[in-house]
Amino acid sequence: MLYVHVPDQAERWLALFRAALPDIAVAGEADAVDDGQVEFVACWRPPEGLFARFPRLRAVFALGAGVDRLLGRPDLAPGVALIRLTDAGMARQMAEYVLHGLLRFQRRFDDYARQQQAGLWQPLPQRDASELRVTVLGLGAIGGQVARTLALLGYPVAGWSRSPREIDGVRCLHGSEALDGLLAETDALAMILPNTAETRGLIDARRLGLLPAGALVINAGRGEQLDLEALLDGLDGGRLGGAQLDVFETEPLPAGHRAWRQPHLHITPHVAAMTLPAPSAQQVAAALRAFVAGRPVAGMVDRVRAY
Ligand code: NDP
Ligand code: OXD
Repeated sequence: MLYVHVPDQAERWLALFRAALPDIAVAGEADAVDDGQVEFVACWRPPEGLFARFPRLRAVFALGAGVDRLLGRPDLAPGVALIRLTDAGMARQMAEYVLHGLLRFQRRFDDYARQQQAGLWQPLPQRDASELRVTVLGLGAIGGQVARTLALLGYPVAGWSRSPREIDGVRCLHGSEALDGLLAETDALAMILPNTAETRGLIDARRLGLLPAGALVINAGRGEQLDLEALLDGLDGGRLGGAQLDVFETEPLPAGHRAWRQPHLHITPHVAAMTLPAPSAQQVAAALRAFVAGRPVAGMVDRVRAY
């Protein structure tokens, strides 16, 4: 049996899973469930202790790309497979999100909004895409497509990953020793990394200081990867040119936090790339079938690597 636990649209998810897996029993929170029959769980932000209910649990399917909130949970036994979404429609949304931040910055739309408030008709100098060096941190299912999309649009794009990658039109670097030099050549930084022991605190005050004056920072990975206070100091002092943040260490970002008042920071409530139910249910169904058949499963999380 597949047990589905989602924060909203439960009926829609259940219908999609039942259609995609007609030969498997699918149940949700509202159903009477024999916990001993549950072998699979598909979930997003499930309550603590949920997995402990199911003594025959074999695999958990995360209905998102990041699994940081699931890893390390005491109720997720080491022998249970953890499988995440790979793209499933999120990469295109992320490319839109990053492109929006880039265009606002590059084409000076904030300045024009301020000029409109003042009734001012005044063309401003702007950089061509070919002059804005973009670095994408994380070249996985999502970051790789973001980098590829931006390169096709004419930005000089560099990408950074843990292991070597090759993407057409993208200068690919890898490993921690390559990062500092790369930041020094970055006008716009887009962070699309998983939250792991290695990426937490990655972009700290020192590394923000390596970015050229006036740089833009976009973080859509996880809030833990960026020193928010150092970013705000950089924006307040005018050393950094702008920022667009979708993720925060504490979500929702607390009311009254100084970040809300920084005029060059644009905040979105963790919506850069939303899980799309239809392609996600299809992907989970395919992964579940592969898992049961003993075939390689796309999106299988390496519990040691933590992504
Ligand atoms: P993937 O696992 O497909 O890719 C992760 C990328 O990060 C890989 O290129 C990987 O390197 C790289 N990476 C991991 N650790 C390091 C490290 N220590 N140093 C350098 N590079 C590293 O993940 P996705 O692309 O699917 O998703 C990335 C993240 O985006 C998610 O984990 C989640 O946190 C975030 N996300 C945010 C959303 C939002 O709405 N804000 C929506 C969806 C995802 P390598 O290629 O060598 O493995
Ligand atoms: C994800 C997210 O990881 O939405 O999928 O943050």
